[in-house]
Amino acid sequence: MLTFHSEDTKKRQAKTELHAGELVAPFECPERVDIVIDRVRKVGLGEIRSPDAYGLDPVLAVHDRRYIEFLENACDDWAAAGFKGEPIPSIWPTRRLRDDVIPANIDGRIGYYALAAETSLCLGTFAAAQASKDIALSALDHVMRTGEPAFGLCRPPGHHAAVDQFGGYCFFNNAAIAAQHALNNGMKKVAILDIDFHHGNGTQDIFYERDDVLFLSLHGDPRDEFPYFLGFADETGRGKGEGFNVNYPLPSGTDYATWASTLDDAIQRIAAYQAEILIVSLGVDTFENDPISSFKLKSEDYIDCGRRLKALGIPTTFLLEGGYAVEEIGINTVNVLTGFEGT
Ligand code: OKP
Ligand code: ZN
Repeated sequence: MLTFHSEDTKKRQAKTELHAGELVAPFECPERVDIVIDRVRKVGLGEIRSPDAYGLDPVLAVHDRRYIEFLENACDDWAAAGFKGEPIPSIWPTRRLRDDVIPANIDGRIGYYALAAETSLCLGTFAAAQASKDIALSALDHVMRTGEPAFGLCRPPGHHAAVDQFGGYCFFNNAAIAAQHALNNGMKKVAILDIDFHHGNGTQDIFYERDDVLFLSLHGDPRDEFPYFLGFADETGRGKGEGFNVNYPLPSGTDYATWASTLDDAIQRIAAYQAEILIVSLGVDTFENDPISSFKLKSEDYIDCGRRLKALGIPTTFLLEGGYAVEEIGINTVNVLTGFEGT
């Protein structure tokens, strides 16, 4: 299987994450990419290619234009305001406030465009987010052209990013951008299967009223886990999108037996939908030793997961999302891919 990779993904080097009331080094760190690409090389997964440059048009097909401009300029605006630390939001248009005004002051504007406060911005974030979506698009195009699977080593991840919101370490929604690109290039039915530990709130929201993208997500129950305010089982889509959104919230401590039987249900639904192309939002923060998650998957389980996905027989694009047990992220991610290859 081909891997799409770019060193530009490491241009995001934020110093801070607001975690448990402290500013700590971000869990979502550039070393994640090095460890995954080393493993891809070590197991000989296949050729490693650089992505093509797609520019911003495929991003504009999913995200709000002013949101993109905000992301591009936020660091400069923050510094110009005289703020010394990294850009972090501290106020949002929540209940009882208006959400129809976009503040001029960057201190307010960052809250308007943020869904959470843990994800500091930094110079290099925009470049890395661009590389990440180029990787997703290149992988998707390879799969569309050849029918062969591909792996996009995306970083930063994307599935929390909504039309006009960043957060949860995500800026551009790589999977959504790729899915929309597939539809714009002749596909009629795309499935996105999100197996990251966290609910893919951004992807769900982008396609919630549509029937051309089936979105399915297995994740920690939002009663207990980020993003807390979306991802419940009763969210099934709206309008013509009714029935095309499927959430599988699972309890803390979920092991592979439970997780895999849930995966099989999702796989059956993808087959019934007759998706022409499958995009897997591949997070490996379901791992038992992940520092911010609570499922109990073991490294060998990822091989079996890949095997089950292969049995669907649909052209498949894997896009990296989360995974914060940095030492094992290479093994766990590539185990899914080798399981899929049957090697
Ligand atoms: C991104 B992805 C620790 C709590 C973490 C944000 C989680 C973002 C996960 N500070 N809250 O889905 O892997
Ligand atoms: Zn996650």
